[in-house]
Amino acid sequence: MPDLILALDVLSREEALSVAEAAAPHLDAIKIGYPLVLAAGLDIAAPLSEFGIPLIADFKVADIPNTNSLIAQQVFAAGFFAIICQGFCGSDSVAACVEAADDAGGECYVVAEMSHPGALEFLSGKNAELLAQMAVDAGAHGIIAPATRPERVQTLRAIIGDKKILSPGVGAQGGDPETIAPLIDGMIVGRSIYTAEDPAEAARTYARFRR
Ligand code: FNU
Repeated sequence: MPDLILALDVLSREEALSVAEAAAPHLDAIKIGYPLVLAAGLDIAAPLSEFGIPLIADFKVADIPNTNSLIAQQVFAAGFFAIICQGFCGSDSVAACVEAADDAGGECYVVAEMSHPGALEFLSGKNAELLAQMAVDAGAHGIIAPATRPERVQTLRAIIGDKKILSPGVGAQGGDPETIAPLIDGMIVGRSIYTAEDPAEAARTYARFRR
């Protein structure tokens, strides 16, 4: 059963710290992406680190290897534990993120298949399976796979073995936590926690699916 990862896509430092503080006792990691970093700056990692929970940078890094290295180095220097990159730029671009993660003693996750409906237009099916295999070959710590499609998570699991699967799409995107929990290593939940009237209670509800 999976870790609980909060997707903290709120738009101010104050709200980020208040939601994180409320939910923290029920969390195994906090995932931050462009919404919060563009609103509050990368420095938001410092106060969030004080909750003692690992931080994941969801920048879906997708550039040439040199630029990926520069981005990933900034992420790890800011105190993040893990980075999420795209795989479709190729294995050398992924390897750059994996190397930066390894150098920092951190982790790198590769998006194999996204959770929203539009993901089916280009990067699902065979392409997602190729991306998952490439993530393994590049030495990534795991993949991102959709909680909205449990059958696809099972297919991708067969490819990656005991590498980790972090899975967004539970709650607001329609994914069912009970169905997906046994198939994955990390359940990523955003809106269903941070827009809840009582984020602590919402986090506690999802934490019931934890290991
Ligand atoms: P919530 N996310 C996603 N699907 O939703 N990183 C993906 O395929 C993917 C992601 C992120 O819907 C999304 O950006 F690769 O409010 C958001 O931060 O629960 C979170 O997962 C889902 O948020």
